[in-house]
Amino acid sequence: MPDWDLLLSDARIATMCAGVPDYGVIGERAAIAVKDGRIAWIGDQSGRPPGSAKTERSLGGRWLTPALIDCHTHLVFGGDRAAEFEQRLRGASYEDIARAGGGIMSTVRATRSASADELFAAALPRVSALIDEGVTTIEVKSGYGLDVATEIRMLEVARRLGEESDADIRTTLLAAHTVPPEFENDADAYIELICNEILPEVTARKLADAVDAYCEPIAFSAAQIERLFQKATELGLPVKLHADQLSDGGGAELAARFNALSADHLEYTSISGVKAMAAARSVAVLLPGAFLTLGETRLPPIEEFRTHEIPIAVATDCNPGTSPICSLRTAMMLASRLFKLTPEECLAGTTREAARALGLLDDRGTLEVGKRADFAIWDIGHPRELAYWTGTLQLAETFAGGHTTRS
Ligand code: DI6
Ligand code: FE
Repeated sequence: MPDWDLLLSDARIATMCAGVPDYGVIGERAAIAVKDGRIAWIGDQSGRPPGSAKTERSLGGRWLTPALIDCHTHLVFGGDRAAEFEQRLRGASYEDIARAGGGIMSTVRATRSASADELFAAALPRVSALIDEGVTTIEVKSGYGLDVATEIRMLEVARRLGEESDADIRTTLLAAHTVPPEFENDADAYIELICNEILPEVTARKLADAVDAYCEPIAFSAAQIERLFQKATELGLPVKLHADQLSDGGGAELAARFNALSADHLEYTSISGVKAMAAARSVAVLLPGAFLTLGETRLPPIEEFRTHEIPIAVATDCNPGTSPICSLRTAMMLASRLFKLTPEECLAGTTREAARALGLLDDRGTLEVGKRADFAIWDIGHPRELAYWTGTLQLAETFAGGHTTRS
């Protein structure tokens, strides 16, 4: 009776375990064993316990890392914003575009008028593009509905993406993305709608794994989000926050007050915000795609994140307005070039720290016994190449739960 389901040997393995230098690399000839979708053994081949597997394969020296995790996307939405992208590059201002009904509200209108099937059909290729790069876990936010029915529909579509694709989809309610026109002069009333109508139904139907909000003067104040986060906490949902992207609105401090899983963007986060995040152990999620697309010049306080030992994750922020990017490898490349993250920080940021930002580090994100057998096999000479190269997949095979999803 075989002891394991799968045994891969003759591999070079980057475990990405915290506190282990140099990508957590295990020797030149390592092996990994899988049983019931979980890692049953991992180590240098010389120390492998006796045991056989139903399927045994040599990887011929190929590199094996944890599968990639995209911990911040808005990839369910209707329509796109390519036309306004072109208008901006022809000189139109954001204000011109917003006055003409463009910007986030044009995506809201397109999302509200799209059926669940249409939203699913539009999102599936974006999920597939990420899976094709070695991604096995994707976080998907709502936030383009801004009314009860459409926010619910977005989360239902996100759940269906997890059921009908090879990715594990984690969902986040971002109804507090911006104030809808129906509540134009009464953001407080919209926050009450979220708290009293959307959150209870989402919680009862287990449609969201977390709650997020957009803390900016053009969206919601810290006080309004505090009300929302108190309700989310009462209902047992963890929180995360779009914080200090365009200004220092105290977003990082607000996130830390609620022990948020993560605070995201953070270009304008103050040192007091950094210290608050460090105390709360919130993950700093960096989104270089939005930074680049917006032409931002203010860098997040990355050196302070490092000195305060704040975990740093990297994600696509895939959304039609500020980050139309369906490539986590591109986000890694941008994080290294724009934010000067090292290749090891980029890979940790899209594996271990991305798992941490989703509250999943006990289950995935590093290669350790007992965790999901989610891993990627690469045709590379070293894991540093994953942030170095762009446009070449170099992906030989992906496993999710011990089963091949791409080869
Ligand atoms: N931050 C962003 O950059 C996006 N949302 C957010 O909270 C913008 C979304 C859009 O323009 O569609
Ligand atoms: Fe975002």
